[in-house]
Amino acid sequence: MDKTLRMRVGVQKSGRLTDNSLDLLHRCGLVYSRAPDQLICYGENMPLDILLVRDDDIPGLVIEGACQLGIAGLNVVEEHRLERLSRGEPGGLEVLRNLGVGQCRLCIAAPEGVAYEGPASLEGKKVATSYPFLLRDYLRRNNVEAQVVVLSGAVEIAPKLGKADFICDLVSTGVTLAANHLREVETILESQSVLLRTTMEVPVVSEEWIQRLIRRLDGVLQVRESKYIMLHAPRAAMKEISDLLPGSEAPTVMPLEGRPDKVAVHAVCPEEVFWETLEALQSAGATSLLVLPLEKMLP
Ligand code: PRT
Ligand code: ZN
Repeated sequence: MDKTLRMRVGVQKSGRLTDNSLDLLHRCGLVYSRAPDQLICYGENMPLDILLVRDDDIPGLVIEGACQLGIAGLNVVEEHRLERLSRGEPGGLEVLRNLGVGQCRLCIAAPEGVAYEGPASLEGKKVATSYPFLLRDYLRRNNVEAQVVVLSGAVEIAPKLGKADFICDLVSTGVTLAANHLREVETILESQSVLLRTTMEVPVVSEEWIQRLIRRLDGVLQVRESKYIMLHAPRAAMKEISDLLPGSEAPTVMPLEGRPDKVAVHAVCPEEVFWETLEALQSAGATSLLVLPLEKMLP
């Protein structure tokens, strides 16, 4: 393959997003080898290489065109975009897809026992965060003047150390906040892992491969929740059974050899099939129910 036509996707080297980002690329058909401490993994069957970097560097690498695509948390992408806008530079990033993993929220949290009655309670207070641009943007939108204390880590202990009155940090389960006697009082941003590219003029290495990867990714994202359901149904109950099949528009209906009163029904359900649905289908007369996971799907 011609080296000059290769493109790169920026992925977190080691952290919460690494495994699920690499897994997504693998599900899109990318075969690559990965050695310990290697910064670039070369794709063996696509002109696509993986650049392994710190998540905070991914938006910048994508904007500059060092990577054509990147996978990072929306929190990191938005912080970078706002930072650029504050310097009068264009945001420069486009979110192509939400990837449905790495979910968390950027929250303001208050120490237990400290009153909070809305954003006005932050007026004149110190708020510690690693996301100063997202926090300042929130404060500005709510007409609040507060002092933003920028910390690169261990934000949750800032109130205990007397460095801040409140914090603004990422939360997923909330266990860390609880362990530090803090409670969530506002959500500034709902975040998840996203696929991004630049809106700046950079040499596009292979638009065709980018579009192809996105189509495959759509297929992967679509089947993640989807199931293939198979069952036998009395012809007389077909209407009721079709209505019960979650999200399926037109099931495939086939005759059953030697059973004129019955049919076999196959359907792709674009959402989870719950036990309750199977029980309802059974009550409607369905038998031999099978639910299978899907691996790949194209329209
Ligand atoms: O080294 P590098 O800079 O690449 O990694 P990092 O340390 O900056 O990032 P990392 O791996 O911790 O997180 C990468 C991304 O994962 C973040 O930018 C978010 O998009 C996403 N993510 C999802 C999270 C969390 N969930 C999360 N819980 N990032 C951080 N946390 C923190 C949270 O702030 C708390 O301190 O994890 C701790 C546990 O959270 P609780 O609420 O479950 O207790
Ligand atoms: Zn980071």
